[in-house]
Amino acid sequence: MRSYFLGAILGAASFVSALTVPPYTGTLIKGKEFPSLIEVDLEDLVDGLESGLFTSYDLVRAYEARIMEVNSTLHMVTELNPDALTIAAQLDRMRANGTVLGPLHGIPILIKNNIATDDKMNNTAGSWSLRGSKVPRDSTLAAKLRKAGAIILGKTNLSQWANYRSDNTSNGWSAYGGQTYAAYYPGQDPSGSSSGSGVSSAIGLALAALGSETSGSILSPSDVNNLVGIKPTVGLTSRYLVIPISEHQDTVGPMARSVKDAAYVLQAIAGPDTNDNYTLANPAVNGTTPDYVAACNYNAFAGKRIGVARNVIDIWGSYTDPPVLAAFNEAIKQIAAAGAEIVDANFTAFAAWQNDKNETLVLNADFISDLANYLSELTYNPYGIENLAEERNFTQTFPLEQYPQRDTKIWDGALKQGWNNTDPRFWAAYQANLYYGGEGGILGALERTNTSAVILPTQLSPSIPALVGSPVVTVPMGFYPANWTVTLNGFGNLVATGPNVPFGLSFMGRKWSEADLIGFAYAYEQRTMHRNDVQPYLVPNIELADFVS
Ligand SMILES: *[C@@H]1O[C@H](CO)[C@@H](O)[C@H](O)[C@H]1NC(C)=O
Ligand SMILES: *[C@@H]1O[C@H](CO)[C@@H](O)[C@H](O)[C@H]1NC(C)=O
Ligand SMILES: *[C@@H]1O[C@H](CO)[C@@H](O)[C@H](O)[C@H]1NC(C)=O
Ligand SMILES: *[C@@H]1O[C@H](CO)[C@@H](O)[C@H](O)[C@H]1NC(C)=O
Ligand SMILES: *[C@@H]1O[C@H](CO)[C@@H](O)[C@H](O)[C@H]1NC(C)=O
Ligand SMILES: *[C@@H]1O[C@H](CO)[C@@H](O)[C@H](O)[C@H]1NC(C)=O
Ligand SMILES: *[C@@H]1O[C@H](CO)[C@@H](O)[C@H](O)[C@H]1NC(C)=O
Ligand SMILES: *[C@@H]1O[C@H](CO)[C@@H](O)[C@H](O)[C@H]1NC(C)=O
Ligand SMILES: *[C@@H]1O[C@H](CO)[C@@H](O)[C@H](O)[C@H]1NC(C)=O
Ligand SMILES: *[C@@H]1O[C@H](CO)[C@@H](O)[C@H](O)[C@H]1NC(C)=O
Ligand SMILES: *[C@@H]1O[C@H](CO)[C@@H](O)[C@H](O)[C@H]1NC(C)=O
Ligand SMILES: CC(=O)N[C@H]1CO[C@H](CO)[C@@H](O)[C@@H]1O
Repeated sequence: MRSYFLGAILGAASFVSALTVPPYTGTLIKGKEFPSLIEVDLEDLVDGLESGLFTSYDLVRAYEARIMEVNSTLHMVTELNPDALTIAAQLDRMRANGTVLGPLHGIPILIKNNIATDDKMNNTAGSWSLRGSKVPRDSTLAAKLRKAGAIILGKTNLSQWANYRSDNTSNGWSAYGGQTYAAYYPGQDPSGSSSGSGVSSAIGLALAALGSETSGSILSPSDVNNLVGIKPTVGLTSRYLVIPISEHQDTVGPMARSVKDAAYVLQAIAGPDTNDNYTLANPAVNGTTPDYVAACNYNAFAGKRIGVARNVIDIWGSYTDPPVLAAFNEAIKQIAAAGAEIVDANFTAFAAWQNDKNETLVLNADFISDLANYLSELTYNPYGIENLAEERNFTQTFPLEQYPQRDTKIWDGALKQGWNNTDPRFWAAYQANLYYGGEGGILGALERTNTSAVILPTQLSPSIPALVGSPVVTVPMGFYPANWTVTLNGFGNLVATGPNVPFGLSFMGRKWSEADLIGFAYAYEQRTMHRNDVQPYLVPNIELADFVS
């Protein structure tokens, strides 16, 4: 199955780029106007369910049909939940009977294939070694989604092992799920590692999706798929029974088409969990979780100081394409016009950080410990793999894992390093991270300049907040122009930048400041609505109206 090879992509490109996709019109359901599923938001869906225009059962059937319509082209969903229709019917009966669990009651959500569910779906991180494995219970996040009434519709494809296996691979490829493509240009790199979550959310295959991030894996696929992505503070959302890279950096968050929808999903999944002690550092342990939906405030910029990490742009400017910089400069003006004072907020150790390799030591050490920990939780482990050395053995010898073409260089480095996060060397390396991300990075910049958030083009934003586990929210900011020349990814199989490929703006803040960042993202989104500037080349035709009798 080599459909991702260059020839096929360029062939497809010359064919499809000739088409123009018309703007969406709403559909008629029972004679009433209703938005198409690529445009619909949570509040529309709740209205439709409450007024009896359609049921959650109808909604699941429509989303499943949309997934099947595009799956063989984009490969974004690896498994559908075989119980989704049964669950929807149950939630419909509850609603009819006056029991509504919350705003997400009866709303389909997709989750990344590293977040475990105790049901018929597999949790594999894209590896054949974990197909058929069983967990003792739902991950805390899956349990929270169910408690909020959401329907877990399926599992999304990802960069295998959340992109922590190989130096020679492509974003959105996993041995178990194949190659995911994004929908704004034929053969488009979906970025990663929450690739399928990004593509699915972008074209309306569910209300929203969950992704996970260690360094960029929510922000970057949100960036290129025209989405809002919230990378929460490490510890705001539980990682219990999420296949890990690093307990110090991993975090799970929503990827949605609007800031408010992302806020609704975050509200449902945030909060302390005794199975993940990082969540006990959340100030909400002694209080209440902020109201992220109420934080969506059109006037959020009024009287606030917003920083620009100017030296990061200067140092990394050569990696940033002119259309991105032009859109960013325009965004600065719009934020100022919305009432914010704009100041420089430089990351003072940024230049030095570029030559530092301590993050690799931290991630390697965490991965050795945290992977073994996850594997030890399994109640059925099909190949009996207990640690990274055994996982590498499996991967190098199981043909579907495509070794050696897709290598295991990241694991080779970790095993050569040989020590895990209980070793004294770990703490020295971790202190360096805290410095480069903290005083010398985002946290120091916020303190010194007394700003509420620092902004950067999303392409440049993930690395420094990753070091200290601080939050970032990205929101659509623009698109590469229609005459942009295609460039390919390093592996040579995907369109990295090309005509109409989206990009976003990031708001970076202090730990636990998600409500502030959501406010800023909303105020910017509502003034600009860049999401609507360009449409994907490929959108499913099936609509909810096709399933409502
Ligand atoms: C995706 O499409 C393939 C065929 O191209 C099919 O075999 C697979 O079952 C589909 N995935 C889902 C989730 O239905
Ligand atoms: C309907 O609500 C009543 C009272 O709240 C409850 O006892 C009953 O089990 C509910 N039925 C269903 C089908 O949910
Ligand atoms: C999970 O994997 C098993 C193989 O172990 C397979 O039979 C089953 O269909 C998979 N589940 C889903 C929902 O695809
Ligand atoms: C969580 O527990 C581990 C040991 O189980 C400990 O090393 C770590 O410091 C704890 N983290 C927090 C935030 O309490
Ligand atoms: C919660 O309150 C306890 C007791 O005052 C305190 O020790 C702890 O640090 C607080 N936790 C957080 C996360 O604020
Ligand atoms: C931020 O860094 C840039 C160099 O990249 C420099 O020109 C500017 O003066 C700095 N701003 C402050 C406030 O230090
Ligand atoms: C890690 O940080 C320490 C302290 O700044 C530094 O001396 C060392 O060279 C760094 N190690 C690597 C591998 O970058
Ligand atoms: C971590 O390292 C310690 C000390 O070398 C060792 O005892 C322990 O088994 C290791 N744990 C894992 C999961 O590798
Ligand atoms: C790797 O596989 C070889 C051959 O099957 C075996 O001899 C060796 O013990 C395995 N190593 C580990 C770490 O599992
Ligand atoms: C890396 O992947 C490319 C593209 O598939 C392949 O041509 C190349 O041989 C691979 N490199 C190595 C060292 O295996
Ligand atoms: C793309 O179009 C813009 C204006 O429409 C023009 O300024 C620019 O030179 C064009 N770029 C290329 C590569 O043709
Ligand atoms: C489960 C599933 O739908 N996987 C698809 C992912 O993509 C590959 C191609 O890369 C398809 O063959 C699979 O069917």
